[in-house]
Amino acid sequence: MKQRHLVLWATAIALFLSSTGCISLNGAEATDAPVPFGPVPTERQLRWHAMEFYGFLHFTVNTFTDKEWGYGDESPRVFNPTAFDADQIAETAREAGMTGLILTAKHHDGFCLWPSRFTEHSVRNSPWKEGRGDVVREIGEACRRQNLRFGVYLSPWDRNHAGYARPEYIGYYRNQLRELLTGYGELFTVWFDGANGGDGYYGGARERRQIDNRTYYDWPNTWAIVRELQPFACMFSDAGPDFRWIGNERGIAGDPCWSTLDMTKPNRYPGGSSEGLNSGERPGTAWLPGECDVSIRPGWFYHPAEDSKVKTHAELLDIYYKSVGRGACLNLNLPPDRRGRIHENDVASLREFRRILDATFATDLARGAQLTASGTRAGKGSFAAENVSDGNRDTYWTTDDAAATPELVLDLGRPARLNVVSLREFLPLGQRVEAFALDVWRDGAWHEFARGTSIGNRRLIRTAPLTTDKVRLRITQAPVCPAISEVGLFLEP
Ligand code: FUL
Ligand code: CA
Repeated sequence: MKQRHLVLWATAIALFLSSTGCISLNGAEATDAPVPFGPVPTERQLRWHAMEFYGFLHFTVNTFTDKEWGYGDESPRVFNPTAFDADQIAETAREAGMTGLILTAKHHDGFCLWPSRFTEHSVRNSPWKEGRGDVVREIGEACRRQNLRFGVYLSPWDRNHAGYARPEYIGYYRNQLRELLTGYGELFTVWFDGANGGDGYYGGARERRQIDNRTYYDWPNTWAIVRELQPFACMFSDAGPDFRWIGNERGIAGDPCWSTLDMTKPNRYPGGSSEGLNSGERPGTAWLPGECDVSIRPGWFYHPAEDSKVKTHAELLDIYYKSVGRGACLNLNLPPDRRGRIHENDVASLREFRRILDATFATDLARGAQLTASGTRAGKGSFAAENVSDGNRDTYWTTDDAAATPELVLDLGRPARLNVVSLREFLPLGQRVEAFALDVWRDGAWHEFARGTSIGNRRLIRTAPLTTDKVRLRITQAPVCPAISEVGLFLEP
């Protein structure tokens, strides 16, 4: 309730300030920019949106026991990577085009990849590096060397801890969280998993323990610790507070995929119903964009039997277009193997995936196109059509308030081949477009080749190859004038 009020107030203040021309959302000076529509992203969410594609690392005792969910009774001695190489892992991620990595510092089995002061169940009691290793530190530092942002996953469900499901565990969980938030530099995310399976070791009790997701973890007070210690970390859980689960583990966002949710619904607590998460909700009361999490293999953890089941580059591309290309972020899991490296098969698949994406997006046919809009906003500020092809997501084309369904023609000057279109909205003004269509000019007439709904951070449209010298974007439905920051035209080889 409190949070909802905050959101409403923030929106009201932003609306008032921008309508009086006191603040600018498109540069340092006051402009006649449009009034934001609906919920808008925070600065920390904008930074997260810009990341688009990052990775998960699932690594723990399970890697060595061949399990997906450790029971919690695994000896720390089983954790013993034979050739752990954080640089190989981070380099693989960077070469794949990822912008960050999230490590499972503690999965459901409770084993800690860092030498936590609050438990014996950690790498401190593993033979690896004679108990002096710290996977969290090594991965964090390797990320910085590769210019990747770093984040942590700390499983709320802990099948090892004796106090789990009792009040004392919450203090333990928060102590561990503080260690991670203060000891490992800047984190871009803290990922709170919603899974709570029931039975476990629990300090030897070996029993089933049930908790009430809505109340047990007292999330608002845990979130406050993250806000205090890492103000720019975006928190994930099924329903936020900064970004949401997309509702499946196949990496596929809905179509449409709105960046907003209705937080007044009663099932919106973390771990609540997944209804509405895949497509988002419109109208929404909060900006809560989706993250598509999926593993490059069938399992989240490494299993030798899955070496032949690594997703192909074509499968990865399909996922990319259905996640990043629908306005979500893609969190692709790369499970380190028993050596503590990303397996050769995974590396090969990622390389080909990256090669094709790079080849696709190397040349934007819209750069240098002549742009003609049905209208451009009058008043102080830069709202010109050219802003869609300047390679800068902070500039945008918009129209007068009354013109909510404008069109824009891109004249390429000569016939060109294309099969991918990339659109972006200017997110600080909210998600404005509800439907659009794309046409090509052929034989003296316009022919529609695609239509779509939500745009948001990014909409990628893949089509059969077209040869044309003119493309037209039509905004066909919007409650307010659109703010389009990019129209790109590409050819996937
Ligand atoms: C799920 C977990 O149960 C899986 O093991 C994995 O960590 C996945 C990302 O989230 O809820
Ligand atoms: Ca732009």
